[in-house]
Amino acid sequence: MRGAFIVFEGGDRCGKTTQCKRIVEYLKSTGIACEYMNFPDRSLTTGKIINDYLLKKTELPDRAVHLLFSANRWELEPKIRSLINRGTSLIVDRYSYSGVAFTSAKEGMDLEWCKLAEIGLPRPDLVCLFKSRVDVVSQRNGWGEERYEKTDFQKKVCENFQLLKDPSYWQEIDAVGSIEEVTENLKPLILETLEKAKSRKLENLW
Ligand code: 2DT
Repeated sequence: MRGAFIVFEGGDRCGKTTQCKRIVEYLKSTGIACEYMNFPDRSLTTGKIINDYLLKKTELPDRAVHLLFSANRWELEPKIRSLINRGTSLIVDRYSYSGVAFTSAKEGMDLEWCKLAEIGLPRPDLVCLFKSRVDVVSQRNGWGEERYEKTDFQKKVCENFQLLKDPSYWQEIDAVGSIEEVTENLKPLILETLEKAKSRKLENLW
């Protein structure tokens, strides 16, 4: 039986990384095989260039950066499929939806063009979209250090997530409660998805 492919998405610093890790810990503690994965994976070949770009050490054309983020996922595509097919569930921090939502928030970038490089990647069984208020998250430590951490840009990103939302496999998560409350609310949804995935084929984007 295959594992489930679950993605957490949302604007910057909305708490999804914390929740991803807490869910992985929780699942492991109950004996469920699962792994945490995050995009961009800055340790990969493409990830190093992406890291320099995000830290504003290099400049690159918008389309080139977009394709690097996509290539970063393609670098891990064989691993994703193999883990899932061997029964390990993946809890993934950002995916193609961030790729499209962030690039298409830039001036002159078309959302449909942004989706093209993602075609054929595995489609998650569940996307948890973390709702967050940009005015609240922008108060958090370190905000503004990386590229994209600007209030107006983040608002545009949130609007783009709404355009990508597919109610057949997306759930919006209210990320405003305490860390513990958010985890508790997530648990049943995650367990249900793990159960359903067992008898379903892994689909492809889009
Ligand atoms: P983290 O703060 O989660 O490390 O993300 N991004 C991410 C893109 O522009 N395209 C993508 O495909 C992905 C996965 C979102 C770093 C920043 O990179 C953005 C925030």
